[in-house]
Amino acid sequence: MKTKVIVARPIFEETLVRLREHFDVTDNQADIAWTKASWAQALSQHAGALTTGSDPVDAEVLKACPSLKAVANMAVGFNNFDVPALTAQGVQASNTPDVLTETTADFGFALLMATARRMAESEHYLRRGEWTQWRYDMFAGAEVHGSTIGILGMGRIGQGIARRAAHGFGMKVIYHNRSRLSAESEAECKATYVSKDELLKTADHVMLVVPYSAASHHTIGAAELAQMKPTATLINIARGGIVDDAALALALHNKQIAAAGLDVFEGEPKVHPDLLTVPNVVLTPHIASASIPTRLAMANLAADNLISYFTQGKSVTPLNTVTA
Ligand code: 8YV
Repeated sequence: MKTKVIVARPIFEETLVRLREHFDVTDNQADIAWTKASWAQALSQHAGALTTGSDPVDAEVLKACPSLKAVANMAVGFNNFDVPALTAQGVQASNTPDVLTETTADFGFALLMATARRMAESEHYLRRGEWTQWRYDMFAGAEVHGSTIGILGMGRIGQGIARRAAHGFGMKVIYHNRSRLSAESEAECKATYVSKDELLKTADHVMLVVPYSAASHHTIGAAELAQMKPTATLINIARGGIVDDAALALALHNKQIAAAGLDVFEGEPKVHPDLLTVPNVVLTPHIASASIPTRLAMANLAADNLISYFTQGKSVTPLNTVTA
């Protein structure tokens, strides 16, 4: 009898075909919405699961799932997992690093460009039919090339953004991270390590790429926004909750900073209503890794993580060590 695996959300047909070679697969191609209780109930009937960042596997869910053996997140971020609880229960957890790094860095840069150069705001103006003549200051925004980018969180994606900024746009790159990069990596990214305070005070563009945890909750709140330049932009491609969205909406409304570009939100898919009414913000629905080849690579790596665990006792890109 094949091992039972559940795929929490719709996925590429070819990924399902691959999974079905090894497992008895429950899919959710119909995209039936889970409540936490219905998700826990469904998960409890399976030994493995392919999850997205929106599907919680925390201590409460795990309590209902004594026969669960492996969970593979189709995301590099894994704040929907309680990894210590998974390890304690002997469940292999995995994520999808590397395959999305460059695509997500591309998007971070796209969001920076769109925000600094006011692309969304000006497009809405055009669509509303308000463009009647040219003006010298019409949607004049901030400079990107040659300016200073401050990157908070200098992991793989942060370094990808740094390379684009330094080599493609001649930007000065400053960064802050829990640990400093090696001299070699700093040289490759042309990046200078600074304190968080210095970064906030001197960057023309602040890019957030820190993983979410209790410690990084509201890394940017009212106090940090007050440290930023009034001409600065803030870009969040990390996770909702890294920014205090209510404080940001207020700072944007008061023009305390010039603009923000946000791909992630506190409590998404809900978006703070005040962010929807300020003009100087570009809002996208958590799509930084969404190129077709990258999403396919993520899905297939997540599938491989399950196959590898159940056939060889260890996932390809594990987040914990368990004995099979
Ligand atoms: C995912 C992401 O698409 O990888 C991540 O951490 O945020 C995105 O690439 C999202 O989490 C859905 O799983």
